Amino acid sequence: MTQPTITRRSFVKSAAALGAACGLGVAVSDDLVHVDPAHADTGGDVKIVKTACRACIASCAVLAHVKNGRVIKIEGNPESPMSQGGLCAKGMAGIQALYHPNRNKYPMRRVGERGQNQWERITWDEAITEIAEKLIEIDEKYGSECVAVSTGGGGNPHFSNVKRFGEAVNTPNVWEPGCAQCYLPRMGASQLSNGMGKPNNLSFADSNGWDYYFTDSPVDSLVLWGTDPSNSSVATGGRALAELRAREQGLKTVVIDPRMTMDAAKAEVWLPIRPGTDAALLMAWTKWIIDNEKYDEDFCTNWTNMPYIVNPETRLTLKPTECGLEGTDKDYVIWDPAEGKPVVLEYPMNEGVTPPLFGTYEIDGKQYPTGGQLLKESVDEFTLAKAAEICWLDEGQIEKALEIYTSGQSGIMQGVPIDQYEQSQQCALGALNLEYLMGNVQKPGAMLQSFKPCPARDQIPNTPRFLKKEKMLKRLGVQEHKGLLDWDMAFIPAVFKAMKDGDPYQIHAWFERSGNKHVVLGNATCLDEIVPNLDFVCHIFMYPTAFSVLCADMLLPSAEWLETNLVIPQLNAIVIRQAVTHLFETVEEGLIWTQIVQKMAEMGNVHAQEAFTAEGTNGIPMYKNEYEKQKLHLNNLKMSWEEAAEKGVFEWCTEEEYRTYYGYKAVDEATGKAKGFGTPSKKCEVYCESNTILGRTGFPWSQCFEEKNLVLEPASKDYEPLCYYKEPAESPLTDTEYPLVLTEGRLPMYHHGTLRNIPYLREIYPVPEMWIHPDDAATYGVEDGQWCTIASRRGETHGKARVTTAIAKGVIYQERFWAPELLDTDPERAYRVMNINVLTKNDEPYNPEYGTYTLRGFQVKVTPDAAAPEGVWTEPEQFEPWMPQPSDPTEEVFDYGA
Ligand SMILES: Nc1nc2c(c(=O)[nH]1)N[C@H]1C(S)=C(S)[C@@H](COP(=O)(O)OP(=O)(O)OC[C@H]3O[C@@H](n4cnc5c(=O)[nH]c(N)nc54)[C@H](O)[C@@H]3O)O[C@H]1N2
Ligand SMILES: Nc1nc2c(c(=O)[nH]1)N[C@H]1C(S)=C(S)[C@@H](COP(=O)(O)OP(=O)(O)OC[C@H]3O[C@@H](n4cnc5c(=O)[nH]c(N)nc54)[C@H](O)[C@@H]3O)O[C@H]1N2
Ligand code: SF4
Ligand SMILES: [Mo]
Repeated sequence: MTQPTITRRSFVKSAAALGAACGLGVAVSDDLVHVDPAHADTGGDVKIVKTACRACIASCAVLAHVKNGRVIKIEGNPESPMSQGGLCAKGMAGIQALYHPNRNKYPMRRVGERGQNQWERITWDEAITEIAEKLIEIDEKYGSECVAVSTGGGGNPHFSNVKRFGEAVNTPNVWEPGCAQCYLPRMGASQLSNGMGKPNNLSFADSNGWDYYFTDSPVDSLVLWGTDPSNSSVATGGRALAELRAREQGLKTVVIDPRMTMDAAKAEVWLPIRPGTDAALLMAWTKWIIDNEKYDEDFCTNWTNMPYIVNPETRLTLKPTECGLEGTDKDYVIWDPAEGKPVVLEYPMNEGVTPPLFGTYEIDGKQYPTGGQLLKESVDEFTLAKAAEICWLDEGQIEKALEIYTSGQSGIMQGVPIDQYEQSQQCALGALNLEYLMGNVQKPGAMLQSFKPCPARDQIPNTPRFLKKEKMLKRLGVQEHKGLLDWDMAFIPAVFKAMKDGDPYQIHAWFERSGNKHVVLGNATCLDEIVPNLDFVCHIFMYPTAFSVLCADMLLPSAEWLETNLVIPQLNAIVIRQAVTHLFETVEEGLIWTQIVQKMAEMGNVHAQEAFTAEGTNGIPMYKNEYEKQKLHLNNLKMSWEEAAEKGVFEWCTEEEYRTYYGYKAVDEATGKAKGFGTPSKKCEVYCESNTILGRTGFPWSQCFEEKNLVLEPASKDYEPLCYYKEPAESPLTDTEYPLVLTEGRLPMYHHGTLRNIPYLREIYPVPEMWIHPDDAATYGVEDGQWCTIASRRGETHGKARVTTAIAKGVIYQERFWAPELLDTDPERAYRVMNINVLTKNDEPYNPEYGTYTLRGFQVKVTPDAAAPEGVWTEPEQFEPWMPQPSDPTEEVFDYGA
C-alpha cells in the first residue's frame, strides 16, 4: 500500500485496558481511535485505484479517487463488462459507508446484559483467544456440532469461507437466510434437471443471462417472471435490458409481477399475478404450449426425457430389466412406433426411431406412460381460464403473453419470489420445463447458457468436505429437506429449534457474519426466545445493528468493500476488487475465520490443525493470509495478484471464445458421441426423476469426504418429479380476519438490511412505502401518505401508504426496513417498527425439497395509524450525525504475508 498510514499502535497484542465501556448507536463519539473530521482536500495528488463495489452481488467496477490516503470520490469504471461504467446509489454511497462515524472500529466485548448496549474495547488477540477457547470447550464438553455459523447470502463474495470455517471447526450447522429462500431452489432444480453446472439457471439478478449483455444477442422477447432487474441489478441487468430495448429491433417483454415495476412499465404485457400462485400459471402455460403444439419437437424428442417410458410403480423411468429387455439399470426405454414395441435407448437416439413424446403404451399387459404424457396429464386441468381465476389475471392477457413467448427467440428470467414460498422447487421445475419445451437451451439468444467457464475463482470452493460422516449426519433438518445438501447448509427452523429447545441437541454458540439478521429472517421476533439459551454469540459486521445490540456478546469489526480484495469473473473478463484504504482495526472477514482456526490449531485442536493440510482438506487447505488466498483465486491464470490488481479489469478470453453455444451437441472424444447434459441420462429431465431420487437417497448431493456414495434414509414423502399447484397455506380465498396478501421486492437504494444508516440514501427513501390499491385503500380507510399498521398472525409493524394502481388489488407490497436511529434508545423497536419480517413465517408448511418457508404470499390486515412512529427519522437534517468522518489509513492488523 502506498498511502501514508497511521502506525499500528500495538493493536494486536496489547492486553491493557483500552477504554471505558461505551454504547453503540446514533453517533459513537468516544475517541478511542482518532478521527479527523476535516475533508481530505488539502492539496496533494489524486491517485486513481481500480476496484469494484460490493454493496450488492453485481460487483460493478469502480474507479476510486484517493488523495492523501483518503478516498474522496468514486465513479464507475467504463471498462466494466457488465455495468459499463454505471454505478447505482448504493455503490455511490461507498464513501459514506466507509467513513461512517458508527463503523465497528475494533473488537468489543459486551459488559452488562444483552440488550443494554454496553461494550468495552478489547484487543484482537484477546478476542481471537477467547473465541478459540470457547470453541474448544464446546467441542470437548458437548460436541462441535453445538456451534452454529451463519452468513449473509445476497451479494456475499465470502459465502464459501463461512462453510470452510464450519468444516474447520467441525460443525455441520452452517446456514444463511437466503439459500432455501433464495437461489438454491432455482439453482438446484436446474442442476437436477439439466446438470449444466451451478451458475446455469434462470436467475438474472444473480448475474446470469450472459447472452443479454451483448446487444447483438438474437433475443426477440423476454419473460420477467417475478424479477425486477431495474431495481435488483440496477447497473448491470437493468442497464443491459434497457439497452436491448433501445436496439433497432427492440425487445418485447412480458412482466409477471403483482407490481407495476419499472420494467413492467416498458413491457408489452404486464400480468399482475396474485403472490404465491405462480405454479398455477406455469402449468397453464405448459398446457397451452402442448395443446397448441408450440414446443420444439426436435429438442424435446432428442434432448429431453419426454419420450422415456416411466414405470408407474417405481415412479422412475422404466428399466429394461423391468420389461424383459436386455440392458442395465443405467439404460432407458423408449417406444418404437414403427415396430409397436419398447426398445432400449441407444444414446443419443436410436437410428431410424422417432419415439412419441406423449402416450401410454402396453407392455406385457400393463400400461406405461412416457415422461411427456405424465407432464401433459399433470397440467390437464390448467386451462387459461382456470389460471386466470386462481392468479387473479385476465385470460386474454395471459394468451397475449404466451404468443409473445412462443414467437421468435425468447427466454424466461425467474426471480426470487418463487424461492420464498412453499412451492419453490415446483416453480423452478415448472419454468425450466417451459424452456426445455421451447428448446431454449444453449442457443443464441436463450437464457440458459453454459458459456466458457472462467478459470479464475470468485469463491474458493469448500471442496474440502472433510466433515466425517457421523458429523454430516448431525446436520440439522437435511434428512427431510435433502436439497440443502447441495449448498452444505442446515435447515434454519431446525437450527432454531435446537437453539431454543435443545432438540435434538443444544446449540451453545452462534457465529454470525453479516448485517441485521432481524431484518432478513422469517418471523424474526423468534430470536427473542432463542438467544437467551445461547452461551456465546459473536457478530462480525461493519456497523452495529439490532442483532449486535440484542444478541451479541462480542463484536468483531469487518472491512468495508473499499478495504478488501477479490477476483471477480464477469463474462469474458475479470474485475478486481482491491483495498483502497484500511481503517482502524477492521479485518477482512475471511481472514478473521483463518485467525480463529489458526489459534485453535496452536492450542492443539487436531481438526483445526488438519484444516491447513492438503490431506485434511481433500486438497484445498485453508489459506493462512490474504496473499495465499488471492493466489488460490488466480492460480489457474498463472498471474500474480499485483499484476491483476494493476490491470483492474481484463479479458481472460475473447468474446468469441467465451460465447459458446450448443455445448451439448459437441462430440465427447471419449465416447465419440454428443456430450449431452450433466444428468444421468445426459438429457434435460422434463420428468425430473432426479428430484424423486434426491428425496429417496440424497443423490446426487449426499457425498461427504469420508463416504463418497452415502445413501440417506428417504424423506417422509416422495419429492415430485413434476410441478404441481397448491393454494398458499394462508390464503385470501378463505381468510376473513387477514384479508390482504403481502409481498415484497427490492429497493434500488438498499441491499437487504444494509445501508439504512447512510444519510443520502435515507434522504431518498427515508421510510418504507406500503403500496395499496385505491379500492383497498377506500375499504380500509387509508389515505395516500398515511402511516399504517400492518398485522399478520405473527406480529405487527408500520409502513407509509402509497395508494396506487401499480399494485394488484388485494395485495400489499412493502420491503424490509429498520431504524438504526433507535439503536441507543430502543433497540427492539429499531428492528420491529417498520420491518416486514416480524410478519413473515418460518413455520410449516415447508417446501419438501429445501425447507423453504414463506416470506411472500401470506395474509395481513391494514389499519390506518393516528401518527407517525416516534423517533423514526424522515428529514434530511436528522441524518446529520451519520455524515462521513474521513480518517487516515491504518496498518493492517494481522501480518498478511507477502
Ligand atoms: N421478507 C423477506 N425476507 C427476505 C427476503 C425477502 O425478499 N423478503 N430476501 C431473502 C434473500 S433473497 C436473501 S439473499 C436474504 C439476505 O439476507 P442476508 O443474507 O443476511 O443479508 P445480506 O445483505 O445478504 O447479508 C450479507 C451481508 O454481509 C455484508 N457483507 C458483505 N461482505 C462482507 C464481509 O466481508 N464481511 C462481513 N462481516 N459482512 C459482509 C453485506 O454488507 C450484507 O449486509 O434475505 C432473505 N430475507
Ligand atoms: N437493490 C437491491 N438489489 C438486490 C438485492 C437487494 O436487497 N437490493 N438483493 C439481491 C438478492 S440476494 C436477490 S435474491 C435479488 C433478487 O432480485 P429479483 O429476483 O429481481 O427479486 P425482487 O426484486 O425481490 O422481486 C422481484 C419482483 O417479484 C415481485 N413479486 C413479489 N411476489 C411475487 C410473486 O408471488 N410472484 C411473482 N411472479 N412476482 C412477485 C416483486 O413485486 C418484485 O418486483 O436481488 C439482488 N439485488
Ligand atoms: S449495482 Fe450498485 S450496489 Fe450493486 S455492485 Fe453495482 S454499484 Fe454496487
Ligand atoms: Mo437473495
